[in-house]
Amino acid sequence: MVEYFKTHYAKHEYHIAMRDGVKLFTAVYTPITGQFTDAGPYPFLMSRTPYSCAPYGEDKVMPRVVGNEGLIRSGYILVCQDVRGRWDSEGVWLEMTPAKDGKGVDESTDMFDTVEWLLKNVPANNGKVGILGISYPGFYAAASIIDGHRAIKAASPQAPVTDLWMGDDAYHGGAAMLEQNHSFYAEGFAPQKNPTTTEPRSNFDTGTKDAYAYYLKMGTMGALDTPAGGTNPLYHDQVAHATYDDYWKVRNISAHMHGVKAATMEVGGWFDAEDLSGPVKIFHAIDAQSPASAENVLVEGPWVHGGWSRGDGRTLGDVSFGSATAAFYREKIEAPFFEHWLKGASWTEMPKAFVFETGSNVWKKYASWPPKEVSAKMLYFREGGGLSWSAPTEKVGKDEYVSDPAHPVPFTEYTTDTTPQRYMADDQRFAARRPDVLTYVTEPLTEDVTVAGPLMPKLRIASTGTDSDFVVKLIDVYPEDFKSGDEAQGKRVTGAAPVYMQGYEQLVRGEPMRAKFRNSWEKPEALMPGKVTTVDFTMQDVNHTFLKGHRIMVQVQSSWFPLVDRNPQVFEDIYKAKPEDFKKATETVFHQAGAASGVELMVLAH
Ligand code: PG9
Repeated sequence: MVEYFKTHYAKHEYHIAMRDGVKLFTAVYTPITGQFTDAGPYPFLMSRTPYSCAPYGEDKVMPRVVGNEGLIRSGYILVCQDVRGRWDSEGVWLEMTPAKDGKGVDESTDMFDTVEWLLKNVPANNGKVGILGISYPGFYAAASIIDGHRAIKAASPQAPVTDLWMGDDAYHGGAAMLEQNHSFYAEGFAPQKNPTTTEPRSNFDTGTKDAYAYYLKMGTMGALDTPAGGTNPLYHDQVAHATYDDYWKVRNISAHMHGVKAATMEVGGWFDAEDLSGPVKIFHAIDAQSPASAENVLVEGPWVHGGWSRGDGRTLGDVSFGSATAAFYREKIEAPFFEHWLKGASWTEMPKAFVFETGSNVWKKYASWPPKEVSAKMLYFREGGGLSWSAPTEKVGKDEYVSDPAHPVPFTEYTTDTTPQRYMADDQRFAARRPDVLTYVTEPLTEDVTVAGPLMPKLRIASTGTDSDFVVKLIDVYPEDFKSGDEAQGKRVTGAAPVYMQGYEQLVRGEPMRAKFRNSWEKPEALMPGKVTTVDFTMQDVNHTFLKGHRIMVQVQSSWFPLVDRNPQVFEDIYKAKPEDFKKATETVFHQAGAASGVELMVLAH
């Protein structure tokens, strides 16, 4: 694309002064007259990032604003801005800049000041601004529209990091998302001495391609937060704040989505291993706090983090989605959204929720998310590994396993040095073979079952420890006579390990829950050894059809390593745990009258 940009866009660089005098680096790419069917004036399409607007220098081009070729070729004034305190911008950077709600300088005032400057200083603009961004830039897109400038007509926070501790990158169910965050901070994202145009990399190397072995050897969260573990103050803050304290609360941008005037489209992926909860939270927050926004819609597809912005989105790992879902999104959803709100192009109005249904592999349009047509239905764990819509009646019913922190359950069957995004839909047969994983499964379904919305595990457990994790996984078991309509699916490559889709146990959603947080995210409470205890929690949304002939499976386990940090199974501040604190615990899951366990699902009426 570099050659295209050279001939179609002219680049200018500015350092724009904010209201407190801090100057932010801003690269502006203006359509060259005569190169586009649209003769202008043009709207702005911008992205704000902590990851750099490089390359720097007006002779070097590559706008890091949008990957959608339809939009690039239509003609927009593309604007990339290094956020306050990062790269070539001045000022102090804060992780997930807390919103000041009009009482100081924050990301929304920086956006406001930038928009004012752009409208006045960039010629041939049509007075309209759009903003979008994925992941951290998605957070900035959301923060930028709070009490937003009237010229911002369209915004798309995509996989916006929203509430880091509460289900986004950092913590899930009170458990630290270990590998992903350690590698992100220890090996890369670090404080900068800005302004700068060169990347400060730590060059930290774990020295192995086996992440499971590395984290087990390092042993504790404290050991990882040392020079030998790749010191980074940002990582330190993250692991040292192991409860939902004020550090995290002020960073939850979804609590501040007021004064949004633009049309907004939140975009997320059902298999996003990083920011799955952000899009849904921002969507609900704008509806609740900004009733005057021009439009607010949710788009969810079968994608990994940012998967809608690249590739065709046809498959993930071994699983096929039957069509080019990402290409469809870019052409039929994203481009029309911005073309309409920024250039006045006609379009068919968006449904409130435009969501891909996995399993059946179809796009669905709903008037709300979750759809109004769902009702909560409990799937109960039963004797002999059964899973049923009817509750147990036995006086005694339970399953036990020993959870040993020295041998945690791996989150992938294969050796990996990273958190592969595909783990979110991987085959779970390997886990079912372990003695420390409980498996409950229905009979083959006699009709399709569609689950749309969050999942609510309701566990009745007892532990010999004073704390433990309970990981719940919802799985789609393919029939033994499964025939793929997709030639590529499960294909045997000569010499490679075979992939059999017959009997495949596809992960649909998995989440950990740290039992000490069962009553409060702020004030953890120990388990009383041997006492039957309620551990209820909410897992992130799905939109999945278990097809007739498939079976629904739920697995329960007490570790998921090194995706999630290990629980010593002793009630304490895990950041301060010593190697000798990690103890085996016997976990009991009850499924009896008066102490039934299971997962409540939002089931769609067919
Ligand atoms: N989701 C990413 C992230 C943000 C903040 C902390 C850790 C990871 C990102 O890719 O921006």
